[in-house]
Amino acid sequence: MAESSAPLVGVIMGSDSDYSVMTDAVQVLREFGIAHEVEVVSAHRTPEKMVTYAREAAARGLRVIIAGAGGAAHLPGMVASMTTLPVIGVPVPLAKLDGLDSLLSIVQMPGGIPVATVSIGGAKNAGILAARILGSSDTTIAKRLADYADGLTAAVGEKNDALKT
Ligand code: RP5
Repeated sequence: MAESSAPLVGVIMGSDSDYSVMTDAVQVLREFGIAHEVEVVSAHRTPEKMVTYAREAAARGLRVIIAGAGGAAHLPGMVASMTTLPVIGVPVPLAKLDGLDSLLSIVQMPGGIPVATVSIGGAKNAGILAARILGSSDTTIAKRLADYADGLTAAVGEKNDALKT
């Protein structure tokens, strides 16, 4: 499944200006060999496209949606309300308020409609979380995640070795 060319993860964002943050999620998905698609879908500028995207995502074969938005960041929550797929929300920091507005817009979902919100600007972890969701039923992805974790551990060991020299 990991090498499938049909996208398993949809990475969407409210504006192309969010891409400088969302590229971290895309990079992770590339590194893990997870087929994905990337699209600007705005809750405010293209609301009908957002509805279609959310409603058709599962039938198109997507398994996870990563949705990033900044400011009045309604995209992740609105998408989550129209799909049963897991939605990971990325609060994109804008020039004002340091992304706190984005975070609060995404994280405070009403009971019953979850958005797994990562940290402000935390698109990298959004990509890894998507990989973990897929890895729970895909041994290839699970192995890559385990190797990745081993790499993190080894890197700390190397840094500690360097401190001792
Ligand atoms: C939000 O408005 C987008 O997610 C973006 O973070 C923010 C600003 O968009 P632009 O004005 O840069 O297109 O909907």
